[in-house]
Amino acid sequence: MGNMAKTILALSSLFPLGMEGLESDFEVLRLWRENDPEARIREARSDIVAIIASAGRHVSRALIEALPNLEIISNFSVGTDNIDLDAAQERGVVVTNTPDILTSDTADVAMALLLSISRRVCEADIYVRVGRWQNGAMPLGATLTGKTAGIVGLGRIGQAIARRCAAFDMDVVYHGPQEKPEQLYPYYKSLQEMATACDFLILSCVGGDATRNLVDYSVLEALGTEGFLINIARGSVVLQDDLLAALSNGIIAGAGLDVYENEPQVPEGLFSMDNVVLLPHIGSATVETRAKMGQLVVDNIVAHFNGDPLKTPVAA
Ligand code: 8YV
Repeated sequence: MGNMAKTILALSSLFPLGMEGLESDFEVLRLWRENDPEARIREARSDIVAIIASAGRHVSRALIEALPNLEIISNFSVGTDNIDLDAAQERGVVVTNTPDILTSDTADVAMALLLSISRRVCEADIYVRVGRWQNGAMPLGATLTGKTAGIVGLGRIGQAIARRCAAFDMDVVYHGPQEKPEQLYPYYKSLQEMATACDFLILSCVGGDATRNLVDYSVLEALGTEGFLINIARGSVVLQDDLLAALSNGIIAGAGLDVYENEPQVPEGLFSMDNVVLLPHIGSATVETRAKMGQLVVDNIVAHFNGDPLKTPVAA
């Protein structure tokens, strides 16, 4: 590539420390700092050899095809629904992500939502702060013990959630594209049937076209008026207008959400609802995990350009 300045196009500002480690060998183009990002990409198009992306930072076919010397897309997230994997494969661009290291934290956030929504923790905090306790006891919540957690997507994160739910003396069942015989939990081929059978419908599946709008009004109706939805997967998995309608109409008891259809925009209709807990996509957002993720993003890029095996390649 002659005397080009090998450039990394950074779409995500989520791990500044790790990025500094790349600057001895690469120009790092921090796109969020650019006044005219599209013009800056056009200007650097021949120099860009790598992209750092993350959940919600889309790497489209158009972007991949606009960069003639792009070799690797290193995703600062385990989910890769933000990347056109087919376009990357067609161009021979390798893709990496950050699996395993964020599994526990993300499963912990699912449990935080489960406990918060079932025991009305956020409401109770406000109840004390605004002095309502002086006027009488907080309204009752719902127990977890003996209830059924229906997990949609029994991958690494789904299995970690299942272990946590079992530790809370809950029954665990799951739904996914195929049964996992090695798993001891009962399998439901039908999401509708599982929703009918469970008290908490917990979404931990991949995002993207395969699961888009998987949970619609009919599934929420099946979950029922004493059921709760927990989403730590992707906003795209739930038909968001149907969720708002189901919450407004009392079709389900409540929801705990860490992800939304168009982050960071969150439907304002949710803000006035006491029966929802809203988090800003913090599944992997701990100091320890984000540092490990950032290092893995760097390690994958360095491995690629050193001709070493990738640490965590993504199959197209
Ligand atoms: C990201 C996520 O880790 O990893 C994923 O797929 O959904 C997130 O928790 C975080 O947003 C950084 O991209």
